[in-house]
Amino acid sequence: MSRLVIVSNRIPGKSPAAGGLAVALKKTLSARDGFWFGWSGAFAESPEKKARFETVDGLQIGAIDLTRSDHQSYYAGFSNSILWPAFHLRLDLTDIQSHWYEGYRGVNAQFADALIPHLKRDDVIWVHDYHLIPLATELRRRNIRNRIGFYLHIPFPTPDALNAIPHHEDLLNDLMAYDLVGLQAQRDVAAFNEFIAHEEMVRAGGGTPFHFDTGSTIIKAFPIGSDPDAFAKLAVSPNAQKMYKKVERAMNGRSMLLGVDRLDYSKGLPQRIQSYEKLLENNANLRRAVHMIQIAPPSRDTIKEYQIISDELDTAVGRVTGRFAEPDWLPITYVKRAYAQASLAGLYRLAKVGLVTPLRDGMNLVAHEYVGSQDPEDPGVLVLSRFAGAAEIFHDALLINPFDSDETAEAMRRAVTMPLDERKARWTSLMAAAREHNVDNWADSFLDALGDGGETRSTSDNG
Ligand code: ADQ
Repeated sequence: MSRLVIVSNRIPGKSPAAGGLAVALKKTLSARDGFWFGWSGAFAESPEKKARFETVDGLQIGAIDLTRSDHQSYYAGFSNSILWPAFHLRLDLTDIQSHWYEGYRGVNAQFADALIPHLKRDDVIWVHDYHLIPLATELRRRNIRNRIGFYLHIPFPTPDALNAIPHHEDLLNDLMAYDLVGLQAQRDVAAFNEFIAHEEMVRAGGGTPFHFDTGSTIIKAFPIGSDPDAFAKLAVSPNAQKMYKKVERAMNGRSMLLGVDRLDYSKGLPQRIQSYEKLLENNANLRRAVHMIQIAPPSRDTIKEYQIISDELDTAVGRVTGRFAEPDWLPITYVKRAYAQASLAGLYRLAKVGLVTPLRDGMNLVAHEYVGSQDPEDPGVLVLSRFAGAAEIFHDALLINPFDSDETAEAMRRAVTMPLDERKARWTSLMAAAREHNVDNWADSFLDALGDGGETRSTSDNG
């Protein structure tokens, strides 16, 4: 089997709070030879071209430092103030500064330069996410002909949103430098095809679409998942039990509704709080019988839009508290902090309702983790946004439109009061879906489709 080289913006951290994805890809990597490559998390005084390698948990990890200004343009700038909001259809939240693009491409070129001395002819290269769209182009320019696959963890934008991204023609051509482009959901493949159809219609109408050819690149959905059986075990582990018991005591017989998200405007947090407010408003009998816990550790907090969403959430939580709290009952607990996976698993298991209500989301792994952590004899209910990739997998969740607070509040009410038989039937189906789409199957099917090494491109393809 050929070696596997994984490239992502960040290298896997050493902390035990590392996400499920890092754990899964580490497992995939440890089953084959190879290494992981990315930004070290540290800053350099001047641009670096040489990677440093170290062994972490038996895995080879290569990294480069970036200068502060390159990192600013590439990460907070082009990646997270243009690509992230536009791909999530939030054009109103984009902040377009034209010089960022140069920094974005520059860092991709730097990654290519630092990576190449460590590549072997047969290596299979797997590049992750929107930070690194141009990487294959940069590698091919430097005469790398290995198989290179790309996986986009976030949704693919609609034609209008794509058209609003500066240099989107280059980015589309960059995607075509890969042998395989993996997207999360059929929705995303449809969006990609819609863009192609849109360009053809421009041509048919006598306009000038930009020249674009998918060539030999395969574009396909590979929905990501978690490891639901590992979460099932983790949820009854001593550390999970500790959290479970502590919070169970605090709940004192009340039904707990739980949200766990990075603090991001794509996750629909103010809308979720508003729907919960409706639930309390419309169902006076539930007021002292429920409690919502929202866990949302801050992320990307140097970016203005993230400070704004943080303030909005503070306001929404304050409003519901002021409106419904009593001296001996609070409607909501809001915690702005990250937890170890075992503690989360304990909370997931205790929660009668899992609230996964993003406005738009590539997949949403919290939905998978919630399902995996349930007690089969007394499972909770998943309330899930139609706009999460997970909605294509979890047909037996209560699917909602997060912009519709009446519908979402009604789903919350149904979930809290759902009879055991229906909960069991729904959960059985959800768990089967989570197993079928587990993260090992995801990685295997992507790598199978990418093929097992060898050259794929003739020299003339390397544009
Ligand atoms: P994210 O937007 O980060 O990922 P998500 O899929 O929900 O969203 O993954 C979040 C991960 O972080 C989960 O594993 C969760 O357990 C963890 N996490 C969240 N809150 C936490 C907390 N308070 N403490 C500790 N851990 C916490 C992007 C895309 C998604 C896509 C994933 C994977 O936006 O759509 O599903 O990548 O492809």
